Amino acid sequence: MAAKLTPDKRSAALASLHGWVEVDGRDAITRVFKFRNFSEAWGFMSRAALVAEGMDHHPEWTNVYSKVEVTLSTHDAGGVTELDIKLARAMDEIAA
Ligand code: HBI
Repeated sequence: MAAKLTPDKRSAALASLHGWVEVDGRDAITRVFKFRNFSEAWGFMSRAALVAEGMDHHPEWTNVYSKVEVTLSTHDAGGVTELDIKLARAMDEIAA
């Protein structure tokens, strides 16, 4: 099982991602993705879902029309692990 990142390692990992920030009061990271329309938002979620399923690591996310809000944390570890950073990076690449 992946271990939680130390605060320093979590901050360093965040610096390598695009637009992700720590969640206040919770060991988790979050980013808002804005797309041109619902269809593009849904396409992003479809592609990201396949990556998550392949990793057996799943996001907490909401979608309202062209906006997707994603929060990542590793439930089994009780905080942010390398798995969350890896999934966040994959999402950044899909949305680029
Ligand atoms: N997704 N974010 C997240 N955190 C987990 O701990 C997790 C998961 N997806 C599947 C999963 N764990 C499995 O390994 C079982 O623990 C459910």
